[in-house]
Amino acid sequence: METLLLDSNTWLLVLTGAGVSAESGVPTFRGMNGLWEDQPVEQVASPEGFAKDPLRVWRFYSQRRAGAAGVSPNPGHDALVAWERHLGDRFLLATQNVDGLHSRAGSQRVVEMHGNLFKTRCSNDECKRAPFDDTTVYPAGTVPGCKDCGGLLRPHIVWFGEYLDPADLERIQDFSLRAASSGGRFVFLAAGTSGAVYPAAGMVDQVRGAGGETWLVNLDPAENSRRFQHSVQGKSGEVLPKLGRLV
Ligand code: BJW
Repeated sequence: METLLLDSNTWLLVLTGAGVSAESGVPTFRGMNGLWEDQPVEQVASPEGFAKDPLRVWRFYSQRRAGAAGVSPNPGHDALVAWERHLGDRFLLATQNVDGLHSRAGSQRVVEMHGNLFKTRCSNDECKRAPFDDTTVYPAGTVPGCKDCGGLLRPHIVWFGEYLDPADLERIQDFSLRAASSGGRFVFLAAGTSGAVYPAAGMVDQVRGAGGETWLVNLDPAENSRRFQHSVQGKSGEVLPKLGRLV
């Protein structure tokens, strides 16, 4: 297996997806036994789906909360913590995962691009209430209400058709600009993601455009596999701990 040299010249941007949490027992979205195998995506992961049937959406996310609360980080998460400790500010982790497992493992420089399963916010755009921590598993048939405005509360998740938080995108952009202009080696590594959802799936092209080196670690070929220069097929919990050579 190839190794990825992580030395004092290296800047590393990591993108993770559902596959990185699979070995912790969190289901992925697409494919066999995926969360969306028998779940119409647009009904549970879009603002239109929430407007039409908020009960269904809360049932889906409450079940996910219950499932994710009992899981633990795996050796893939731990490897990324070790890489971050080694590289310091020359490391950034952008995750599409909403399960919070990277932070629970000890990662600190994390951007949760698609939100957090354990946060809730008001669905009324005019309400000033900020997103808040919420581990509640709401009983089926319940939609929680906002104590400030009486509107419906919703999961703090980025659904299809919704914009990602500009501050999150800016943080990734800033890191990439600093890495590309550092005079060092800019590396992008994606792990456990099907490369089907944008803007995350386009990050590989942006990094290549900036002269960076690109790596993919995935169990199956991803939709954007051919855009990576280095590819390692396998489980991230097995590959990542062996891949990095910290010098
Ligand atoms: C293992 C493993 C193991 C298994 N080890 N690997 C440009 C072109 C076309 C369309 C668009 C575009 N830009 C925007 C869009 C629209 C849309 C989009 O991308 N559509 C596509 C379907 C084409 N994007 C958006 O709407 C985004 N918003 C946006 O861009 O706003 C501006 C805009 C809007 C509209 C038009 C244009 C611009 C928002 C996207 C939000 C996505 N949110 C979701 C759901 C909510 C989260 C939740 O409920 O938890 O986030 S979608 C879902 O997919 C979830 C995930 O984060 C995301 C990515 O999935 P991921 O992580 O890749 O998981 P899987 O299951 O797909 O793959 C797992 C992989 O792991 C597999 O490959 C396995 O092989 C592998 N694996 N075990 C390593 N052990």
